[in-house]
Amino acid sequence: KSNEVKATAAASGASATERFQAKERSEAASGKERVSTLASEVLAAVHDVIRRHKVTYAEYDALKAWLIQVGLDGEWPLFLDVWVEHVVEEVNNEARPGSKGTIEGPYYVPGAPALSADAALPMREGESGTPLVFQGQVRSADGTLLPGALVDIWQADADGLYAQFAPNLPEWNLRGSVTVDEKGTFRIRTVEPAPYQIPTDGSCGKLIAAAGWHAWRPAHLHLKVSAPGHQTLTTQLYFRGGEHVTDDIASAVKPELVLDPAPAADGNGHEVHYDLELAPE
Ligand code: MBD
Ligand code: FE
Repeated sequence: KSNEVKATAAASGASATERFQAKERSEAASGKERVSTLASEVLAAVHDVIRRHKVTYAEYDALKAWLIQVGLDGEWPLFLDVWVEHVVEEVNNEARPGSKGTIEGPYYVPGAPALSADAALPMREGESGTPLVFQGQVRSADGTLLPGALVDIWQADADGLYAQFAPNLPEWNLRGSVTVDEKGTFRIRTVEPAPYQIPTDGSCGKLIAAAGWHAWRPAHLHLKVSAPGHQTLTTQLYFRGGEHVTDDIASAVKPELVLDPAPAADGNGHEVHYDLELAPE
């Protein structure tokens, strides 16, 4: 198992950095004045910590070495999404009507296989994990049905591994782009993911070990829900009673996002209903 985890740290960091660099984003995010304000205040916060704790030269050099290594490991996407993104999500979406969002994280890949409204996610023959039927309806926050919606879903497998960020998994394993039906409904067959452990052999893992923290995110499904005329909803769904639902290292759990799956009608695994409401543009 430790070999598997090692391979995962190297593979996931490099892939996450490559994926982020390929992502389309606006060129000049902010003007000079705002850049100056934000950069000055971040630096002032750092200076304040150094003064209050009388940071030593040994600690300063350890920080420098660690920051250099985060980049060499490809772990900036992981670091930022685990410890910073939740506040960006909070300040940007706090006034938005409709379903709660949460962080995207480093492992979204656009272009997953297109699936019909009632479909199984791509998975291996005999994919391990408890079968899960995830169904719901996509609506506008005002209640209008959204038959044109797309539900993009990605998740870890029952070993906590993401396709394209861990070795030896089919390219699109447990990733799909679902077109809802004429009533805006979907019914997706998948398996329950395992909790996700931050790789222990990379820089993020070193920080966690050095600080005596735990390295876990609760099991979760990632969703990106979009429809014409509406803001795209990026969110995650968790499982009630699951490990680390109450102490997610990425601080991305909200009470509205915790599912309560019931035994499936056919006796095979679980099923759960969750509706998704999008904010008009
Ligand atoms: C994940 O699977 C994830 O969703 C986030 C936000 C960070 C690291 C791994
Ligand atoms: Fe995730």
